[in-house]
Amino acid sequence: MGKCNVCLHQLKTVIPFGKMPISNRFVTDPDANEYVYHLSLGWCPKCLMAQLESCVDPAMMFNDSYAYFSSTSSAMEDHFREMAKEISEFVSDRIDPFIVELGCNDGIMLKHIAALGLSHLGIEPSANVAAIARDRGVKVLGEFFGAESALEIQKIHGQADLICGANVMCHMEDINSVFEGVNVLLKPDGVFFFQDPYLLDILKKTSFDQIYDEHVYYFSGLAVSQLAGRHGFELVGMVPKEVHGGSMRYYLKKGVNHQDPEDVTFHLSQEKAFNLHDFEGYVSFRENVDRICVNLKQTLMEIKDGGNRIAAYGATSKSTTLLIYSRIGPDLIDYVSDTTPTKIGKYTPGTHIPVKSHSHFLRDNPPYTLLLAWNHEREILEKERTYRKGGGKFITFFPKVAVI
Ligand code: JHZ
Ligand code: SAH
Ligand code: ZN
Repeated sequence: MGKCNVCLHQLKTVIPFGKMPISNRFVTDPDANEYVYHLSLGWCPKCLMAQLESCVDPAMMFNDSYAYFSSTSSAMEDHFREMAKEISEFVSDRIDPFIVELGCNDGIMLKHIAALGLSHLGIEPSANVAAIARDRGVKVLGEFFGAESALEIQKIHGQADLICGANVMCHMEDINSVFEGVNVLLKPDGVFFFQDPYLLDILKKTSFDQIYDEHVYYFSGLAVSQLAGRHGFELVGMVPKEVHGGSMRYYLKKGVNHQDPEDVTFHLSQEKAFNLHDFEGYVSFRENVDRICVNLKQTLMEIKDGGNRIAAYGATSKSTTLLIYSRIGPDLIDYVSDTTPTKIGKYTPGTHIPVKSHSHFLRDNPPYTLLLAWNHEREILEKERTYRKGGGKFITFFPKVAVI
């Protein structure tokens, strides 16, 4: 049992998943030993934060060979264009506003801000993706954000009007240091917003594959409002977003006693109705996870026993947890199709399923395909219309196993 990263209270174990490799470290030599750690979801009964019980050193995950490039989905491109529009509207009445994005990756969002000529800075420790952002005209600082780097940035650039982060706050183990940093770097009337996979969606859909090394936290409004309060911030808005299988965007402002906004009140009451403030709310999650794993493996085995081949689609980070915990390997899945050049030709972490190109998938035309990138279902089904018209079937698994 681990201790809470936020308040140091003893965590309660929700699901111990066992040994896992680094989810985004695709394997070149399947015979070489892989680094493993113990993946376990815990929950803090004091500050209500769901989180990993033990964490992997960030430098082992985010470095010059980071495998995730944000600009691999057209739906995500649309999403981040919208986000840039919202940001530019927010700062439109400010004089020479300064915008900071944590975890800007390949510049999917900040390239729009840069194109508008707005002062900005992306903070991105993974050097390979940061280089792409720079090529797109984005200013990037290649560091891990925290109290120390925030002070450094503030000394050089001054305070920011807006600080934001998508799918990065939940990655930052030392979250108290991150909040201290935001406190230093944000103007008194500035806004800080971030979005990450939403705990309530994960529990409702049983999308347990969101639980892996990079995702240290599984935020809810209940936990974020407490965390914000510890650091002199207040949760002033919560806006659900469809991306990554159900995300929540949290808006925070400095100070207290802002008006209690309706959206926050609504979402907090939804979370309480689902018992997120009580350990009981997490017990059925584990049962649901185990049921889906058994059903999925059974379905794949039946297809295979019927003499059919199965491929998979999207060599995602999250599929590391799904495949290993469900014990699905190369005996069931021939290969995973992925469009990311640096993943192709390698093997999936832990399970060692070959990753092949999308053109290979099209040529091969497998009768069944496990949709690992289920969060991009709409985009992928649209793209693979011809495959489906020709009789190709996708296998999905949240909230229950289905062949479509
Ligand atoms: P996707 C990563 O998660 C890691 P992952 C990280 N921890 C996180 O939180 C989110 O991103 C933001 C491929 N693909 O988006 C591209 C196709 O091949 O579900 C990707 O390799 N064809 C930071 O890895 C993968 O699938 C397609 O048409 O779980 C999708 O990865 C599309 C749309 C994608 O994120
Ligand atoms: N915002 C993008 C990228 C998400 S991937 C999107 O939503 O698609 C998460 C990114 O956060 C990675 O590129 C990783 O290198 C970066 N990251 C991890 N820890 C960080 C930290 N402490 N400070 C800033 N960025 C960090
Ligand atoms: Zn706690």
